[in-house]
Amino acid sequence: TEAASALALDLGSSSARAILGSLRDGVLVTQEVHRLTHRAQMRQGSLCWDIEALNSAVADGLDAARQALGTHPASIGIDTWGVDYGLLDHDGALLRPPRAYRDARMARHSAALEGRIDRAGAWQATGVLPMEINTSYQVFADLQEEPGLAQRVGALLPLPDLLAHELGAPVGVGRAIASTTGLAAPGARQWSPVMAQAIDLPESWLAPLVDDAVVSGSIAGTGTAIVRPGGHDTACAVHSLGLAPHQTALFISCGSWSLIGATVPEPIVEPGVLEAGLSNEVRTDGGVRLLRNLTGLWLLQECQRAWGEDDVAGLVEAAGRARSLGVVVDPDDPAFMAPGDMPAALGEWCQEHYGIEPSGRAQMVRLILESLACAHAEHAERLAGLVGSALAPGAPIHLVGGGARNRLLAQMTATACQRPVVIGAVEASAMGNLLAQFEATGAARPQDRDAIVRQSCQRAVLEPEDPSAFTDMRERLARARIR
Ligand code: LRH
Repeated sequence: TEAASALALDLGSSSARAILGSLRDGVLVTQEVHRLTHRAQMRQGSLCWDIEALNSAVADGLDAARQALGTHPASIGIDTWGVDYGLLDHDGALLRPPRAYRDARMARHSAALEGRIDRAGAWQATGVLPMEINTSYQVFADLQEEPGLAQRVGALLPLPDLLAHELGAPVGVGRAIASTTGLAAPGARQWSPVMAQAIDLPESWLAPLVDDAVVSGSIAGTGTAIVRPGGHDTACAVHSLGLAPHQTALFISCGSWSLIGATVPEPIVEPGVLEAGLSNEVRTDGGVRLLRNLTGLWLLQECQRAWGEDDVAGLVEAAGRARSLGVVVDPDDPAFMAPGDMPAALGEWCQEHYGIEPSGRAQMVRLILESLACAHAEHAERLAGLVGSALAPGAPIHLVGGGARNRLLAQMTATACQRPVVIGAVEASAMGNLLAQFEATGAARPQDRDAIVRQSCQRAVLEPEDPSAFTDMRERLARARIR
């Protein structure tokens, strides 16, 4: 049989990748045809994305795919990180470069927003944990700082929908990415009028919500279908797990963020879920990802930047041989949020909380990985407590994303969580993106997803080891937090 082709554009906060997939006889073969590194940069006082570079990554990815195939790919799908957006004016032109979620402006206005709608109210209205990075906080800050903006904007488009629109898709917002905004009702069947009112957000900004994993247009003159693959990278990563729509399982999608969560059929909007710091985000196939946005390998990436060290594998190997400091940090502490001198920030945090600090890079990297493993364990326990028997002790955790390459972190996670870790795709978002496209164009059936994944990538399983070191570190962290 002839292979079906699809092109996934997977945009991360430090690199954009174009991955070409060919599906033949139930086996998906992928090939990276283009990659661009990029970074948010200060422009006129705001941290902004280089939108020209991101658009050209899409165009260059398409060119590279055509060259590799000798023809146009049958479809294209774009996924990006969550929460960021572009604002179109009434003529459909982009008003200014999209701002980045690590920009400082939200801190100036978050208290005012929470004065209008408190955290519990916002959570009730959206099922999403109020966080300053959310689109809701960002837009509120925009409206406060830019008089007249409310009238100038024709539509707010999350990044994947913005880029798809530039290719020719009609204005619309996919449900999965909409669920990261903090502006949509739980399950993202509709926008939240409560949030729009609290923010004074003109409802005209909010474009129609549309299903993911369906064809939503085509690129003029090429026949390439534009599919919304679940425009959120984490939704795509979860799609790559090959779970059935109602299957409940634990997962970690580990990159700059460690997204730890459980797939569940319906949003869970009860107080315990808010207390556990969890969000109900929407899956590509419509179910829910109940998850925590935990700071992840960002800590390591920022250390690497400070050290001018590109060799992650070398650092991780050295960390495997280094002596543990015996304590861990809380990766989610606001001290680690902004770009900066991360080794210094981590050292200071340890001094302040334990009176000691790591010496040398290897011990610093070990500290980061042990901290992530402990955080994974804490949240896995909370998720299991809330979701119940489907996540009983011993039920595995699926680990995908760039962090799946880091065997030391995967093993630490298995041991700290006392659960087997099933290692899935490293390029999980691209994989899920491609699968959603094949399902949308009819090249694959949703019920065959699991079989395709099994036949296309190897799944290693790591078994837990003696957890006592992690138990000690978690107890010390708990005591340090109280102090
Ligand atoms: C991961 C991610 C995550 C959050 C964050 C802003 O790349 O998409 O799920 O939404 O970025």
